[in-house]
Amino acid sequence: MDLRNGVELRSLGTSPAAFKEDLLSNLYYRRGTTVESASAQDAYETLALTVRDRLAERRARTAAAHYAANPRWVYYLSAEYLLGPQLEQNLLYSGTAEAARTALEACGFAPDEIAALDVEPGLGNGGLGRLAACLLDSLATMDIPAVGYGIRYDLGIFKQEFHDGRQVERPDDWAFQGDPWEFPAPDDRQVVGFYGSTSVVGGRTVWTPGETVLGEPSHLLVPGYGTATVNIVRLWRAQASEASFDLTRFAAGQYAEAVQDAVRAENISKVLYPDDSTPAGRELRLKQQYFLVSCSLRDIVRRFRLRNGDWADFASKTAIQLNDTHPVLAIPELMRLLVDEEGLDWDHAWSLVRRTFNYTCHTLLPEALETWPVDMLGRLLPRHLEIIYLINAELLDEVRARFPDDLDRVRRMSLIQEEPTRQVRMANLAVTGTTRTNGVAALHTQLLTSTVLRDFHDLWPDRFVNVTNGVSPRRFVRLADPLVSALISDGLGTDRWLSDLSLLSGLAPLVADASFRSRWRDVKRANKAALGLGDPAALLDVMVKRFHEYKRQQLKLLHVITLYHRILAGGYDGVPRTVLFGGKAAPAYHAAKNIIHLINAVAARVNADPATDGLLTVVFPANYNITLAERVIPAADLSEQISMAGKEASGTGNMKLSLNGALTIGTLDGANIEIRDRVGADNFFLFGLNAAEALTLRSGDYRPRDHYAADGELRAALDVISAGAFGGVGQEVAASLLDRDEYLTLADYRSYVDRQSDVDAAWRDQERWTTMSILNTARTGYFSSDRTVADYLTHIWHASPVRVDA
Ligand code: 7GP
Repeated sequence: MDLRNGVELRSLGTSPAAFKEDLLSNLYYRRGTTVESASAQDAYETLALTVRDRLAERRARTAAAHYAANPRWVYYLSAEYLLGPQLEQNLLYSGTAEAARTALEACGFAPDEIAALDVEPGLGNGGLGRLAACLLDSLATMDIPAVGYGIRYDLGIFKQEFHDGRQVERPDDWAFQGDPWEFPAPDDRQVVGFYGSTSVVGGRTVWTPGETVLGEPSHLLVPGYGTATVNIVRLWRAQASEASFDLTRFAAGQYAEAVQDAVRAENISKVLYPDDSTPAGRELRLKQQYFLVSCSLRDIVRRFRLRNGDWADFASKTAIQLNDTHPVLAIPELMRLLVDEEGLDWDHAWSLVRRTFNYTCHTLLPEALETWPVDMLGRLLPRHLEIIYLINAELLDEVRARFPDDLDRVRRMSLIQEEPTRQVRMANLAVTGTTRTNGVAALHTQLLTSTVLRDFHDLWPDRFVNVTNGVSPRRFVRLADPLVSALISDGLGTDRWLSDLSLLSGLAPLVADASFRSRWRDVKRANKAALGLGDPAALLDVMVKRFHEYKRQQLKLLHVITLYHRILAGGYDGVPRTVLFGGKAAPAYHAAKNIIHLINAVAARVNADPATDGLLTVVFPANYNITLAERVIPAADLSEQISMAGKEASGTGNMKLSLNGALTIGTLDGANIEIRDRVGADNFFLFGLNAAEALTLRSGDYRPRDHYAADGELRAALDVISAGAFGGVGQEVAASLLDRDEYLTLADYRSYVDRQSDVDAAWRDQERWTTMSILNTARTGYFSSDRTVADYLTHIWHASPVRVDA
């Protein structure tokens, strides 16, 4: 096979014999050990290298094809990636799963024991980070030249443990044993500045940083499925420059002082902020954001220059997606590079910047829209603050011209908030410096443009588009649920659905086939048995997601207590259920941690009471992550999507569960609406207030105690909690619900609990349930992240595929 420079690459075989030969050669020459003395870790690392090599070969061909094409690139900038375990993915995408198993066994290794050593890089918090990973998967699968940029945190999302029911956070030293999937590229290292001052020299502004840090990249391979394309995700790690080690102090025995500058530099990529909704408000977080932006933009510019000579072409060759506001400093940073370093005039630079960037917003919570204190930003990045002021002046001129005498509007739209403290509003900057701003579900985009970003929508309606989220069918159907995948392929007579998920609609007629229905049920049952939590015959009722009051795990808990009370009252007529909770709370989010604690206390009581035997079990496996999601989702019967309407931007767990045949009980929130539109109202358990009703109630005189007074079952549930039956934590949770109930839990309680009785009725008729389940899968092909990427391409990126010869 020819590469651009004429180098011939030996094609690596995928037969068991070829795989085994390379496995052994890697064990000897790269791992430096032998079959006889290899530990399981040796075998794992060697396996990873052998698989990686097969993808690296495709990567080389991809790079050559991309280089020759000089296409418009898609660059995804994200502070988070939840990539999931790499081994199973790379075995599947390289087509070597069988060969690897055979080869390992032939060498006397136990494949499952070795696979268990694969550690997932938890470089994200939740939905936003997983979406980034799904989009990268789809970009590669669709042959789009793309690079993901992120931070290589030493410590990923914390490991959750429960001590006496309380969440305890432990560091996640995910790369402790090294990461065999990574390629370090020290020669592409970048220098990042912080602090210092600006001056004007010969008409140009010069920023002289007071501190510099090195950013060293490494990349992971992002293979496409069913294609030769292999893209990369490039992650930056902060390193102290050589000069930061103080030899003099070291020689004087001041060991801690000798390394303090180095430690400070390296702290930048030390830890992922375990916070998915509110800015940590810490300077280190701002440093992380600039670190990501500065390294990535320099790399993007370097790559542009490899193939192009004229800045005027930059925007037509470069589409940069800003994943929420975390990387929005890229806007002033690119202005700085173009104006200060490259000497472009301001207007030309601004036109390039605006045509290069686009912005995705992932929230509706006003408190999650990032702002940074002007003082802090100006100290850390003095030139960027000047540039933000210049951008603001132009923005406000435009606002005044369009809306004369509307001072309040000017105040609201300014990039700078004045009261109560001066802050830079990153979302305003994001909309101002980009071509398109998108929400992540239809309702979300509509609410963004009518509430949070309404003023910007008034000024620039054409800048706003919706791109409904999606999930990778490879990761969340094929890898997560091999059994159902085989059944789907059998039913459709093809496995092409894995790269064209609309083909799932072909399953709909099979609901009439009794034997298909029975096989479908058997698969679900087998998945529940494999999960090993609760009786596989019981309905598995699943609520997995980050803990947040708006998501309303507390509503699910009130339902559990109500069921428990009904059981204790005798004559219980509900169906046997296992209720499964999974998820983490931000370490500083006291109310969410209380809910976790309370769930564990209720679970302990319910599970210990013989009265619930065979009727109700509550399980809460700790440390929900992608690895666990891949086991829970295929086993689920019921998907809980019960956020207060108008708060969940989209949700993606809702898509994963529905796609895997779970039925949803949910509110008209986020993408639930689009899921229900597709699966049909009969196959979805709807309850609760809609977004408009919730808003009206919230802005009026909402009195949670009225609901408490009017509903006996609700009162009974809250009373046991308040009385301390589940410990003191219950009193806090109950008080917060009775006194404030910010998210209208009590208002939606009755409608929710009654709808759960309809769930029971549907479950009792197993043929009906199975039909509904199959229809959920058949009708949710739309929620493939391939479709999401196709939408981004059409409406935002305008980039084309580059085929890599197989
Ligand atoms: C999440 C949203 O909460 C969720 O509804 C959405 O599906 C997901 O993004 C992907 O779009 N947001 C985050 O994870 C997050 O960190 C902070 O938001 C702005």
